[in-house]
Amino acid sequence: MDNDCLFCRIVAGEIPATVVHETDTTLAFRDIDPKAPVHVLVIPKEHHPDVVTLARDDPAGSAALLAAAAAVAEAEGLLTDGFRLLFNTGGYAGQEVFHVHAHVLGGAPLGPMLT
Ligand code: DGP
Repeated sequence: MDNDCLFCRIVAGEIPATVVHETDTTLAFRDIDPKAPVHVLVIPKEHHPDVVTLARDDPAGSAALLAAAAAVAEAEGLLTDGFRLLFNTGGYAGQEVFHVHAHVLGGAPLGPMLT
């Protein structure tokens, strides 16, 4: 755990979040500033700054994160009409929280690209 990391603190229960899915290694919770009717963040419980470091350092964790994102999409009813799965990575993409997170966005037509 990184004590300075917001999402590590959510995993530790120090900061409240609306959790919608949890496994031994992943946690999914609603985004505080939703950009779509369904906007869930899916994270590994272990700290990795971004999807590149996660993919490089923890292939099994990467697969677990994808599986959790798919489970969230199904549980949120997004499989019929479709959804977006997004990793902002680094400055140009506007990544704000440097604990890797997949955005699961859906529930309405999303248009070309979202944040
Ligand atoms: P990104 O730009 O990809 O780093 O997105 C970070 C997301 O995290 C952004 O959509 C807002 C969300 N977020 C920031 N702080 C909190 C928080 O304290 N709780 C929750 N649930 N979401 C947060």
